[in-house]
Amino acid sequence: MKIKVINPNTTASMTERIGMAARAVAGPGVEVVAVNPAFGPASIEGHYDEAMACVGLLDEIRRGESDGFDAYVIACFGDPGLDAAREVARGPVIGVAEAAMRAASYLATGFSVVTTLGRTVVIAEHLVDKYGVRSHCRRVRSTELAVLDLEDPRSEAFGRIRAECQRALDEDGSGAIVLGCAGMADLCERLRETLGVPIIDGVVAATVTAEGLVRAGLRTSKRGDYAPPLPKTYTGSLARLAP
Ligand code: 2AL
Repeated sequence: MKIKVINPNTTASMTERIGMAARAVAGPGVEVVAVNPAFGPASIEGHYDEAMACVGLLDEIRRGESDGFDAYVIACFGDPGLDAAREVARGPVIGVAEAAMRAASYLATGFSVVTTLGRTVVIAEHLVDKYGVRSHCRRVRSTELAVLDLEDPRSEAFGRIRAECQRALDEDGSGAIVLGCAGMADLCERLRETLGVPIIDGVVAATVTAEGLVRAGLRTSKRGDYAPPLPKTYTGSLARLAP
């Protein structure tokens, strides 16, 4: 089985860490290939970044179909392009936010999301509603850390995220924490050891979900809105991406 894990931002060091987190949980015989688009935003921290990242992401999904991948993970917490990717892919496409929120709701009646910049909170809130997990999500909290701060080992990222997780446990009545950025994957284990509650990293949750669905023989439905996009002309610089 081959799973393509796509970091929709173009920061290769983050892609590397995301790939390591996915490989650490992939079962025997599962090949994880972690990539990022060659063009697009270096980090995704708002609606505009998300929209711009979708083109490169969908380009990677299209290539993945030619290369015979069985499933995909979209490794950015806004799950950018998820529905569009499901139109293109035959296998399952799993977004890290959806996978993490669903996993958290198996493990606790209430979870908090701890994310990066405050401006991304509304993106996560929208996803809470979209995925129907409002009654499980107690609160979405920001740390005001920029995504690329997570790449800097000298940043205070771990301490600030741990402190926000602790506040979530104390003030929100949550029993589990969802990490609100794919770039937090490598902090998950240490946070779990310190905080003593389930800490859910979406890269891990999405990888095991994708693998499990493929193993169960399940693919994306091609009936209805996830049917392949209609063939038509795309013009200008998007011409090569026409369905
Ligand atoms: C993210 C993420 O997971 N990757 C990225 O570039 N931005 N999400 C976030 N909330 O900051």
